Amino acid sequence: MALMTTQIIEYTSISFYLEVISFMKVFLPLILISIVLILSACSTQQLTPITASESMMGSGSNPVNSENMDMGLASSGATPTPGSMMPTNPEAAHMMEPIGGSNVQPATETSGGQPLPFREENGVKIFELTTKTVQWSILDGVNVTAYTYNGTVPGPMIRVNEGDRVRIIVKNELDDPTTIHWHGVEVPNSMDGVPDVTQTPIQPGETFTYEFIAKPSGTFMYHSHFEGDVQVTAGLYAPFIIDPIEPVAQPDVDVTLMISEWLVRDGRTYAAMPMSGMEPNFFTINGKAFPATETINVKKGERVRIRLIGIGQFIHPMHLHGLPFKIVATDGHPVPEVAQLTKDTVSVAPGERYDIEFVASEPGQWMLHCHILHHTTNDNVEPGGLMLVVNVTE
Ligand SMILES: [Cu+2]
Repeated sequence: MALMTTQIIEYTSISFYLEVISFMKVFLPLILISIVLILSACSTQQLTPITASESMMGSGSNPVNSENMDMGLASSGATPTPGSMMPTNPEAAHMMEPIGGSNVQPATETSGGQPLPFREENGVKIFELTTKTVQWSILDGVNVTAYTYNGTVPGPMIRVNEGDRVRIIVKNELDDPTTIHWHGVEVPNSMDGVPDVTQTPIQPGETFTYEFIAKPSGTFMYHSHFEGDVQVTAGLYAPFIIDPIEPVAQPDVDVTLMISEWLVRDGRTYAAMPMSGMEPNFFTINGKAFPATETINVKKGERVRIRLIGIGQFIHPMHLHGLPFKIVATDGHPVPEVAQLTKDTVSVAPGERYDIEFVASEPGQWMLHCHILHHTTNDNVEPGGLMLVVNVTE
C-alpha cells in the first residue's frame, strides 16, 4: 500500500513537470518578444521631447510651444508633411523668428498695390524696386513688421501691355538674400527667379536686373522665391497686370485684391503658416484688415472686374452679396464665354487668380468677404479681416 502511494506521487510530479515544460515551449518566445518591444518603445518616448524643445525653442519667445512641436518625426523615421516642423533642423528655428531686420523704417505710404511709375529707354519700360523692411499698418492700432517692395504691402503694381519689353532693377535692402519670381508670366528660364536653380540669390546690398517680354495678357503677380514661407508671407508680393494688345471691352471699374494672412503676437510679427502654433490671427486684402480695407465705389449699371489673387498660405472662399458674378479668367487666362460659371462664391487658393465680373444692378452696400468666417475676424474679434464693401450708388 505504502509502495503504491509513493508511485502515484512520483507519477503525479513527473506529469506536472512535463506539462510546465510544454507550456514554456509555447509561450516563452512570446513573453521574450513582448519584453523587447516594451523596452524599445520606452527608449523612443524618452528621446523625442528633449530633442524638439531644446533644438527649436531658443529664447522661448517663439509663438509655438514644446507640446505642439513634438511630432516624434526625428525618432520615428516618418516622412514629415511639407511645412511641418523639423525638430532636428536648425534652419527651421530661423523660419519661425519674428520678422525684423537691422533697418526697420516706418512706412511712408499708406496704401499698397499702386501703379509703379517707369521710365522708357530705347523701347524698354524700366521699373525700379527696392526690398526693405517697414512698419506697416494693417488696421488702426495694429502695425506689422513687413518685408516690402518699395515700402508698401502689397508692393507696387507693375502694369504693362502684352509684348512690352520690361526691365526691372531690384535692389535688396533686406538682411537676407532674396529673388523675384514672375508668377504666371512666360519669362525665359534664366529670369524665373528660383534661387540656386535659375540664378544665384540677390545678397543684401546687391542689385539684380530682370528683363523679359511681357506675355501673355492677364492677371499675374510677382513675389519673392527665397524662403517664400517667410518672405512672401511677410509681404514680398505685388500684382503684375498685362493688358491685351487686341482691344477688348474694358470694365468700368477694375480692381485688384491680394489676399493674405499675418500672425501678430505680443507686438511682434511672425510669418503665418499652416502649422500648429504659427496660424494667422489677422487677414488682409491689399495689406489691410476690415474696416481698414478699401471700399469699391461703383455707379449703378457699371461693369466691375475684380481680380482676386491668393498670395497667403490659406484658401479663401470669397463670397459676394447681392450681385452674382461670372468667372471670366483663371490664373490670367480668359475663360471662353460658354464656360463661364455664374457664381456668388469662389475659392481662391494660394497662387491662384480669379477675374470675376458683374454688373452693379442693385444699389446698396454689398459685402465681399471670405466665407471661412474665422477669416473675418481681427485677433478673434468680429467683424474684421477679409471683408470689404462694394458700394453701388444711383
Ligand atoms: Cu478665408
